[in-house]
Amino acid sequence: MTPTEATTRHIVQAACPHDCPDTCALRVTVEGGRAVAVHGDPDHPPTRGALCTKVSRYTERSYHRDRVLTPLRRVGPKGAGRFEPVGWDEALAEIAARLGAIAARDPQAILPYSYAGTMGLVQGDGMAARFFHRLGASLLDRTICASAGGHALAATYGAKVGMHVEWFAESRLILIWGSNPITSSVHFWTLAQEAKRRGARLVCIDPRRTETAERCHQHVALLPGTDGALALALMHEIIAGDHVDRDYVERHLEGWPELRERARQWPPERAAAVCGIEAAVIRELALAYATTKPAAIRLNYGMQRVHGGGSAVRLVALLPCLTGAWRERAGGLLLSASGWFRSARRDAWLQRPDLLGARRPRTVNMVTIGDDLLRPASADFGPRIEALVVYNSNPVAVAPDSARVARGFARDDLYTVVLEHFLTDTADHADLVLPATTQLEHWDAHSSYGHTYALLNRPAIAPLGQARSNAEIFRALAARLGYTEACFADSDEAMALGAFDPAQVDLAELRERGWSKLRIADAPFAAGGFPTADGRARACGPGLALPDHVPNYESAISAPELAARYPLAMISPPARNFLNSTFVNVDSLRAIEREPRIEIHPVDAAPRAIASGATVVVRNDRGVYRCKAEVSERARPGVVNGLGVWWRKLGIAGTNVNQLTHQRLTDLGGGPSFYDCLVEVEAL
Ligand SMILES: Nc1nc2c(c(=O)[nH]1)N[C@H]1C(S)=C(S)[C@@H](COP(=O)(O)OP(=O)(O)OC[C@H]3O[C@@H](n4cnc5c(=O)[nH]c(N)nc54)[C@H](O)[C@@H]3O)O[C@H]1N2
Ligand SMILES: Nc1nc2c(c(=O)[nH]1)N[C@H]1C(S)=C(S)[C@@H](COP(=O)(O)OP(=O)(O)OC[C@H]3O[C@@H](n4cnc5c(=O)[nH]c(N)nc54)[C@H](O)[C@@H]3O)O[C@H]1N2
Ligand code: SF4
Ligand SMILES: [Mo]
Repeated sequence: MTPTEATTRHIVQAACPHDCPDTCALRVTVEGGRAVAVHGDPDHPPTRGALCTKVSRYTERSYHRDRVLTPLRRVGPKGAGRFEPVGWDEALAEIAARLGAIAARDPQAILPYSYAGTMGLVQGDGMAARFFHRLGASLLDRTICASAGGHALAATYGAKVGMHVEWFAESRLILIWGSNPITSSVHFWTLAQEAKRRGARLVCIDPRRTETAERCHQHVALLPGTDGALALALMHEIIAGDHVDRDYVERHLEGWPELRERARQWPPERAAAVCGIEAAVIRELALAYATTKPAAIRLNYGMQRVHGGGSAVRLVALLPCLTGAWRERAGGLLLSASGWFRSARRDAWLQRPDLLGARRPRTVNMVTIGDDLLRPASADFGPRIEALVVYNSNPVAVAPDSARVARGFARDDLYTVVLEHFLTDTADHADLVLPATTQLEHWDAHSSYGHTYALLNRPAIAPLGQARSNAEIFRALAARLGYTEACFADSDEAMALGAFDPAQVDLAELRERGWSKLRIADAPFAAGGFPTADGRARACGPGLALPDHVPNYESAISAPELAARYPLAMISPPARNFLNSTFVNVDSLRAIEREPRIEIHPVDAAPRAIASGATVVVRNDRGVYRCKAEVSERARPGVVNGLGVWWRKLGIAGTNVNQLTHQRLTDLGGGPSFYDCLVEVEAL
């Protein structure tokens, strides 16, 4: 630090790293080398100067007393969380020796495990991907969040593309479907409220009466996993009422005749019985959706975390094609915008898959890590997993069937390295924990899945303690393993500044302002032009079967014997003051969430003698979750809401909600079925 830096106050332009569709542009105030405040950039259109509660307290997290600031070696049993400091040299030498020895036998026995602790293109799968490709480690299928919906969008539109979020402010009808934006995408909610002030009608489709649902004009509280049936019945009514935009479907939709036949099989009464709602509600909603223009749908990922999640998203995504809602910029649908960045991001350069050469390592699905860590070597699976390198993720808390995940991580013959800010449930199982920098301390570049701006993150402060960026750690490991390719010498700054294609992103503006909007038409599909082979959206066609409603794995219809023992459906959506399992250890935020809890409707609570505030046991064949009951009409009858992914060690009796969820995959994309889960709740 120079003397001037030590005494002056300045602002550094940054980006929020979290797994959130809003990807805010940040301004970090630095005083005397210390970050003292984080604000939203008032000039960045999606951010508009506002941040969520979590990130406005980002300095509390970065300067947290429990930050891991030196490499640590485990001294107690796995999971006990007892460590002692070691030097970087010793840590890196040990890791290089252990990974090198395994790789000499078969590098596929090494598994990198990462998700979206940071969404940065450099500290996410930048240098790490280069390293693991060069090593020839197993590949990880990063399915834990969005892959059912992502595959559904790709099947329907050709890519994960949709409306510009800004134009929702001009919509006249907004269906907020499987999404709780007051919690998970607060900047979208600001736009929805603007639309409401201008006279738009807001409808929320969600089993839970969320904060968002109670502020909408209408709340449709369907049963979890029944959205496909609802979408088909809406189509039935749109067709029956002669509201189809025939010109649009004929020109821009493949498989329309087949879809029309399928929709005819779904009169509102049939769907109403499946969804647990009134047929009249479906009729009214279909009429409103077909006749209000522009009409927009904001899907989020909540609805796709069930067996039939992929089919449901495909069906919902076809609705704006039927009515021609895409013709206007404030009509259509937004689930993800990340496909708009597909060619703007220089992924091949950032990640260097070519370093695999002719090798084709197996791919491990991150959702089934519980089973896969316990799997022996076999012809199908390949070698047993001998080493795990975890970064940007907390699988012991967030992956389904977590008692099994913890058992896998507890294997004594597994060598585990975790790059982290904190001693999470996962880090507690590591042989070595390496201290990682936070977003305030490193360079990065960001795309977004909720808007269409590229962003740059400049470091505001020097790394705390001995922390190093993920990229710096993998660069050092590459050097220890003797990798001499020039890409391992690229600095974090060079990677951040090189992350986007200059032909598609205005790099001068990106450097100057910290963000730059992609050039995309206002109403990109007004005249078709979807990124499919022939520009048409697809209901079905060669290699693509027509979607139908797919019942949950665990429901009275598909598993009556199970439903007799576990009669309540459980969903486990995000807690407002946490971000997945991030922030659970930030005192001020945990104080707002208080304790892990499950919402249960009075009609389900009464026969079980459950009162608000009581500690309850939520159980099924996979395990037991202890938490507090909240008797509340936020839950609908028959469905309980287990809110938030708590750290197990900060929960009650070392459990969290994923003790109950299972590892079965969605119909498309190999995603998790977190919200497809039957349980029983008992008073203690
Ligand atoms: N504060 C906060 N913000 C977050 C997160 C967080 O943990 N906390 N997580 C971030 C991440 S990783 C993601 S992926 C995004 C998106 O996160 P999502 O998982 O999409 O979360 P929500 O927007 O809360 O929407 C989920 C809503 O879907 C509802 N739901 C559950 N099952 C069904 C169903 O079968 N059908 C329908 N129609 N609705 C259903 C839930 O009740 C919930 O209100 O949010 C991000 N933002
Ligand atoms: N039951 C249930 N389970 C769920 C969900 C649910 O709704 N219900 N949601 C699912 C969803 S949508 C998702 S996306 C997953 C999320 O799963 P994860 O991506 O694992 O998310 P987090 O729990 O936030 O853990 C991220 C970790 O990365 C660390 N981290 C952040 N930045 C950095 C960095 O720069 N370097 C390093 N080395 N570490 C960093 C953080 O400290 C944090 O511990 O969870 C899933 N699990
Ligand atoms: S978590 Fe989301 S809303 Fe909060 S600052 Fe980050 S991008 Fe913005
Ligand atoms: Mo997610």
